[in-house]
Amino acid sequence: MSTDSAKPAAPSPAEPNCSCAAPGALPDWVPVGSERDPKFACRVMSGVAPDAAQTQLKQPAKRRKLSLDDYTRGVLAADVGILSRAITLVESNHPAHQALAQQLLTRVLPHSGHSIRVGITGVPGAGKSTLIEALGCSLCDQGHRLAVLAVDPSSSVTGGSILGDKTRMENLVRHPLAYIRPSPSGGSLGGVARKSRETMLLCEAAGFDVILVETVGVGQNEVTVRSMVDFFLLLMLAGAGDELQGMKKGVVEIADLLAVNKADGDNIHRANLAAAESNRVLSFLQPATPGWKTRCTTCSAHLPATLTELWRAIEQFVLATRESGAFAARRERQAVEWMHAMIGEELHNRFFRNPRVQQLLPGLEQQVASNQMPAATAAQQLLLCSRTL
Ligand SMILES: Nc1nc2c(ncn2[C@@H]2O[C@H](COP(=O)(O)OP(=O)(O)OP(=O)(O)O)[C@@H](O)[C@H]2O)c(=O)[nH]1
Ligand SMILES: [Mg+2]
Repeated sequence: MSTDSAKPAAPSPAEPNCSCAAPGALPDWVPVGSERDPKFACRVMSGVAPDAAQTQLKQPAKRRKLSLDDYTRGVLAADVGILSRAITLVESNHPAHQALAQQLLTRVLPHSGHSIRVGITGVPGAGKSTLIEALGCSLCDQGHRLAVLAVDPSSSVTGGSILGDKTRMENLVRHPLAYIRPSPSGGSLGGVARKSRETMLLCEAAGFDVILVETVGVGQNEVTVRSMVDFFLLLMLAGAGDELQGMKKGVVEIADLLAVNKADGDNIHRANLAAAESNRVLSFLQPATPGWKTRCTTCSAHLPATLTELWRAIEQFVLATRESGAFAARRERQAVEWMHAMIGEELHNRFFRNPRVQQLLPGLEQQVASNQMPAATAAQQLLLCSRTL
């Protein structure tokens, strides 16, 4: 017996393979004998085959392409929809987008810079996002316009932290004066840093007067975030050995304020002890900003008074450094350093994309590894053949 003959016949397209009632009939769950009962008013409707016009309607409408003028006007008018598209433009790696993005940045640059840029770092789980949510809501309630950015060079790989942060900032995300932008996926740290800096400028041009930048993930991004903000806050945890971790990584030296976080409930006493210990260590260190004494305090996202204190310290810092000139000097230095960093990265990329370099590199690497050629000679040869020298 052929197995095919045991199969049920395939339904024809005109004849659906189900026991549905015919159009106009009552549904089959209506009890027998109740056909005339007025409470069963529904009737089986005949299905409607989708036609081409309907299918077209369901397609999402294609967004209108924006001109440079549209972008500029929209960003300066604080149109959040256009701001988001402008940020997507600066995040794009497409050469045409990058050219347009640079034109846009040139136009909005004179309108940027009027904000306090605060970087927030700390080990994973230190409470950065929760603090940003609580502090951010309070700042927005006071009338500040707040942009929250994240810098995470690993986000293109993991993707997880972004999702976590968005759910942890659920009140802030709904606040009309707040704007939250997850980390761009830039591949390299340099790529992420460029995009975050340019995003920051766009947000400032759109009138955001406080920018909070959260460092996400692990690695060297504390230094990168420090190089793009005015004030750098290090969140620590009491009793986690975290104070020492921070010291080892040298993050303490680049911070303007340390705060032992989650200083609430049973943890208050331990947090105070940890803060006192950190203050003792800090007294031996050079401050990150000339004329400003870095100290350690305690805070908790659950205790609004501690967040008010935290913000007051930041305002005092801005006032003092504006007066001394350290604020403007740092921003000038950061802009120039940024230019140098971009030159370095571009040269690096051009060098390694050079076909002659790609051809010679493996062989020279081998010769250097086996001590047949000094590293400096190999480097010189490669640089000469790439005409970078
Ligand atoms: N008791 C207490 N718990 C807190 C406080 N702030 C945050 N937490 C808790 O700590 C955990 C981590 O908080 P997050 O805000 O996600 O920490 P994070 O530093 O942003 O973490 P990553 O983004 O993963 O690096 C969460 O479960 C929070 O509820 C606080 O002030 N007090
Ligand atoms: Mg976080």
